[in-house]
Amino acid sequence: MSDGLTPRPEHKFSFGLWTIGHPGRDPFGDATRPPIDPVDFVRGLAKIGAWGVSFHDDDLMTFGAPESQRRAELDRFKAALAETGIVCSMATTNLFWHPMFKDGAFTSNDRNVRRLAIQKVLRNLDVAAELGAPTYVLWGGREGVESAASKEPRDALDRYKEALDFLCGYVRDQGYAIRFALEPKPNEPRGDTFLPTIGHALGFIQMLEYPEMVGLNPEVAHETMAGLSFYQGVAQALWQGKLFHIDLNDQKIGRYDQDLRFGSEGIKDDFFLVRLLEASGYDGPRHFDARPYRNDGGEGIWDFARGCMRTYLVLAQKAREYDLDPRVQEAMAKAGVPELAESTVGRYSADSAARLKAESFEPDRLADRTYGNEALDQLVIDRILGV
Ligand code: GCO
Ligand code: MN
Ligand code: MN
Repeated sequence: MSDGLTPRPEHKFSFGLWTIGHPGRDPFGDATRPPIDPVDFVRGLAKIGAWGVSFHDDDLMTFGAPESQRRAELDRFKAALAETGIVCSMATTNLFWHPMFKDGAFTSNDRNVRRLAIQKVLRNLDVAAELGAPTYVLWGGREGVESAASKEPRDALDRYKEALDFLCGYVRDQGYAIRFALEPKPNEPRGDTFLPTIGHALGFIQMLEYPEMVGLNPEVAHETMAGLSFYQGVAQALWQGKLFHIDLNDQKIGRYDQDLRFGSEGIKDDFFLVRLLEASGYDGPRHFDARPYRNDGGEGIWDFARGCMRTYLVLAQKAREYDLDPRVQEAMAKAGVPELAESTVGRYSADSAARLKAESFEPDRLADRTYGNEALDQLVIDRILGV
């Protein structure tokens, strides 16, 4: 089949072990379907044309189990990867499930919890390196507060930085080819999370000892929860060379974290997102951090996974058609889209400043210009709706 909508490994679609296999547990109800064994998960991914898999340490190896058991669990996963050709594209740490993390991990007020959290990451970095994962995600699940009285936020940021600097030092020392990707989220499970948005995380990275080793893993749902445009945030991360990984899913604005199937809600933002990713030269995973509707099960969970990939490919196709459409090119010219790519004044020199100060403009004529954005945007809508 070459309709362009069949997922193939070169599309680099990946899924976390906690996603398709999510048992449907929520704060109000128990699991609605059985978990999937990691080996079956990897085989299922190969069957639907996916390329990669990601994992939390605890998804793969039983927390607290003897080393021999953890080794056996890891080895059978490795065998499944070898058997299917599925790549381990990202690793991360569960620093949120165990009750000891209730006050945070890197930013817990309890120094021993903080030390244990860093130890847990160090140990899983060895696993990540063994599996060849190039990216290590740090989602700040419990890093935050309910009561502002409970932590001095500047101390928390010091401790966050201390942890990152230490982990980067370890990776350098071991010679691992691993980079870190911070995953911002505004809230949930904490009332307020540290590093709540893409912008906060980008600012934080500049304060680190090895800023070149740390980038972002932004997620559609998380920026949308905060009422922000994911597309604009990802564009800035790309602009700063910081898009190391991406969590694709979907979300209604202003709700709890819904982790919906990619492309099932915010189609217009998703259209521009896919167009941006495809045009930007981003060659990392198209990673889905989403979960099937809780009332689905059986083959339905694989329908969910196929749907994430299909919608991505449909939007990529629509984006190509949009950019080739002569009416779009004309409307973009009228809107001045290519004009924004031209330099405004160039580098500063005393001469060019003097020339600019002497130049005369016609403000009323400039104000008279129209940009044709209504027509341009309608072309977007027509393309998405397929007319
Ligand atoms: C969430 C997060 C997580 C992380 C995952 C990897 O809101 O639950 O998106 O799914 O992405 O823990 O760090
Ligand atoms: Mn999420
Ligand atoms: Mn995520």
